[in-house]
Amino acid sequence: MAQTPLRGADATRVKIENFTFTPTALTVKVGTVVTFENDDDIPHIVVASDGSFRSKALDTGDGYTFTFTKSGDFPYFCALHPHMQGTITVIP
Ligand SMILES: [Cu+2]
Repeated sequence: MAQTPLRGADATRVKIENFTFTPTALTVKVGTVVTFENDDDIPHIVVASDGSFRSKALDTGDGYTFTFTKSGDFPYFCALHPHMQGTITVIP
């Protein structure tokens, strides 16, 4: 599996493992690139509650990258398993 390059403090990742987003709550600065990476052996789909982002079905080892350009709280969940929830808090 290829490593997703991280760009210093402006990039970070959320792991999907055991039907859990880790970290569940993440605070980043505006402009941060967040990669959601599926380490489970079944697909997941990352969807923002406000519709601002949505991944394709992520198979094992797949990643979805989104750049957060607005501040605020961005709750999200898995479209296939709605009990899987997390929040990205974006600060200026
Ligand atoms: Cu899921």
